[in-house]
Amino acid sequence: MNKQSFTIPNISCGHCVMSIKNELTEIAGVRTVEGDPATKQITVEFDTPVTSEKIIEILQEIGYPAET
Ligand SMILES: [Cu+2]
Repeated sequence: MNKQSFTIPNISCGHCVMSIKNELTEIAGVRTVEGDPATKQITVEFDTPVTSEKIIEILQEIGYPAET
């Protein structure tokens, strides 16, 4: 199990966090997605075949690019 946090400047409210949760949990291998609009951070627990590169790619696609 991998666990990684991402900072996402485009998060402005709880709905943003919900959208991200919905998108990421559709990916096979993603276990949990926690997010906090106050800190603009999401924390993802994932297993293979998911990689952090894949998560970053999806975040980009859905309009919530992670800060690097
Ligand atoms: Cu929002």
